[in-house]
Amino acid sequence: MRLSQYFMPILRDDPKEAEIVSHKLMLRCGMIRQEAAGSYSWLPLGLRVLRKIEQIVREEQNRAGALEVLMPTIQPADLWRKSGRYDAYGKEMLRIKDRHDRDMLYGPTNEEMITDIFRQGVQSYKELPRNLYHIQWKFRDEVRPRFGVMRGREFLMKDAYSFDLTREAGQHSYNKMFVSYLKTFARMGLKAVPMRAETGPIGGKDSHEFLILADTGESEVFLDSTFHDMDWSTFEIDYDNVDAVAKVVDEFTSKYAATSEMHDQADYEKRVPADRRVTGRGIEVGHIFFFGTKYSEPLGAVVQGPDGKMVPVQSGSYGIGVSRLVGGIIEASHDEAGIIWPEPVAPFKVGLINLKVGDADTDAACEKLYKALETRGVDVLYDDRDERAGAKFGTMDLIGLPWQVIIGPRGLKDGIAEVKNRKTGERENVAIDQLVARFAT
Ligand code: P5A
Repeated sequence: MRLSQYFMPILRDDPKEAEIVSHKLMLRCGMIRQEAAGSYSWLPLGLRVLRKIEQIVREEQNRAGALEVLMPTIQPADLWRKSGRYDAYGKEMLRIKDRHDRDMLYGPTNEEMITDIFRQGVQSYKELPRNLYHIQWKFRDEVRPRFGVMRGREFLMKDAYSFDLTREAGQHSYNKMFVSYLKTFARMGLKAVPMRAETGPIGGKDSHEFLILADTGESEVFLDSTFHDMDWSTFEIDYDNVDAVAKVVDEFTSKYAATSEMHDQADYEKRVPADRRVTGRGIEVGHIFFFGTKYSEPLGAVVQGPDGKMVPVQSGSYGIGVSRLVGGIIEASHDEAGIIWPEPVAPFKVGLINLKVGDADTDAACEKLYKALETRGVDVLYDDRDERAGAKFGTMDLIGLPWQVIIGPRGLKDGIAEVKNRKTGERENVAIDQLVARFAT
């Protein structure tokens, strides 16, 4: 992409309405624009990040055996009356009437609808287990939408729903999602610590939240510092191996980690030596629930078991805040100059800076490299604008692409470009004809 042809409305100053760094930076980089309280348009740069996060989530859900579907955002109220949540959800639910005066709602979550889809599609235990998920916009009329995409009213969620015959089988489905979450967040450069959680309006018996540590997080957290030494990403897992999956869950749940709602100071002091106690704040990026037959019973999702009897299925639901993650990653990875994108979620991998637009040789060298990188499928943002070098460096640091390639007349005489690593700040000179091989991996 050529910056001269892009839509990236950069703000020079910090927007007054933003209280936390991720919200400030997202507005300053022109990633999003606020349309109403807690509701945002995603502009090209922001949308690229959102899509990359979504794709990582999708790949890891598929790997764990979940099947992608897509349900509508607007739901009929009937199913919610059956589950008893139409009234229970209160003011957080946006209620709508259609032209026939039928009650509709903008979905805050999809337990009812997916349970009904399952009910119609599966009759026998032989078709179990199943896990269906979608990545869809939700609306919750939050009392206090704030911090940009972190607590929005309209936000993008991945929500998965598992269906099993027995409690034990349901536990395995829960464990698979638990492990897939560790892998999903690790791929984005995050350590999301699982903590036992309350179930709130989703309900159920068992629940874990996944939190990343950040000063601006909404929850207070207490944890054992040895979490840092765990293997978060490189472990291989066979999702069909019940014991292996349970073992990973045990390893991660045996250490103390709790949000203030679940925190037990005496237990904490008993289990964690003083020098390993870490208190701080956390951002909830995922939340999983096991609720058994809470929805299958009222909605009639029953299957025929091996003994011929009809039984309600055992279910859980599993959420990831896809749009919240964009802000969460920025909270976890930035400096005074701007964002530092972990490569897997970066909007572009390389920012190419032409230091002297109008100089025939520099233009030609940049043009050639730009096209070669594009041809090899490397996401590159080419700053081909006629601007001061300082402004170009500032913009690149602000938007935080992992690599900057700087080409100017001086280096060009020797066939050299400067390559800067945004995260470490390290710079090195690299022969221009080696750059394609270096970035096209
Ligand atoms: C699990 C999937 C549920 O809704 N039903 C389907 C269950 N869980 S949850 O904890 O309420 O939400 C799941 C994740 O969505 C993100 N999230 C939000 N993101 C931005 N703005 C909001 N207002 C918001 N509310 C929830 C969180 O990451 C949460 O973990």
